[in-house]
Amino acid sequence: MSALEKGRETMGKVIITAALTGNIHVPSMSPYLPVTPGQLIDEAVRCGEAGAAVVHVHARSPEDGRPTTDLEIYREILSGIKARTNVVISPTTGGTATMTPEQRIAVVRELKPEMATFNAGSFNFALYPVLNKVKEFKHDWEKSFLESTEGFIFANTFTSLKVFCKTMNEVETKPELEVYDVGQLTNLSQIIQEGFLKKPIYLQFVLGILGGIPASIDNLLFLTNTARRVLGDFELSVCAAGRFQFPMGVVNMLQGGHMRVGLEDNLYLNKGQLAKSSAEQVEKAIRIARELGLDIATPDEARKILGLKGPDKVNF
Ligand code: KMH
Ligand code: ZN
Repeated sequence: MSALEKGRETMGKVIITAALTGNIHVPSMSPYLPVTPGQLIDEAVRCGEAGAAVVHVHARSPEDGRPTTDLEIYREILSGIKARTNVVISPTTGGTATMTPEQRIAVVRELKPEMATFNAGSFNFALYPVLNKVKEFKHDWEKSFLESTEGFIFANTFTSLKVFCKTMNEVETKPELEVYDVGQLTNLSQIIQEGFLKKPIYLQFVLGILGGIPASIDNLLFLTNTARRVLGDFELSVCAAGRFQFPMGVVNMLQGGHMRVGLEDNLYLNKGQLAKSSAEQVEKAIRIARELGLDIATPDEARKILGLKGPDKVNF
């Protein structure tokens, strides 16, 4: 029975996830956005030391910070993190507009991580409005990358959802189910009924993405109650964009869930103050959790809560 069913007074510990770099922000938007494998490994270690139980990783080309699915770069990052900290490592299968489902899931098939993201449906995933926030582009790919999202549909069809499920089941990678809007909950119940997605499940509501459900407390509660009706029991994390990151995460912690922070979703620590590291956001989330009387899960406690296979069963 998950925390959400038991209620906070009797439930377990809060899993803090740090999303280190993502592919939403481009390097020109913050000098603190980690790009190279070395920077990502150092960031993961700092976040682990700060109390994060999980780090979520996107690979970027070391030369110019462009998102990549290059498996050797992923191998360098993931093995470098594993060598220095016990955090759970959860790479993305989100990829970018130009990547096929096969390219996106390759990191799971080859590196067999304990967990990876699993995007639960198709929707417009628009980043182009941030163009006016960038004063000067350091790299020639950044502007066209952001502009291209005006015509981008983040495709996660039932066909690709089932391919991703099969691959994750084969290598015992736990899918972190990214839900951007309410209809995606029925996508998940359908692939559970068809036997592709295995229970117990780990949901992450992603709030405030342009093309997905707006970030608000009533939408968080709406998604939670609908998920209870449609999916039954689950563990739940929340990730929200920009200024909604902390308010949404804190509400979810209070209702028995977990919280994601990190520069992938929000470049700021406070209003007008760039975060120098995702670890600063981890520390802030843990300060708030502790003030609310909540306990923080260690990486091994997170493994137990989520039923992960353990770091000795990965291929990196
Ligand atoms: N990019 C975030 C909005 C993924 O990487 O597959 C959600 C996410 C999904 O992190
Ligand atoms: Zn991501």
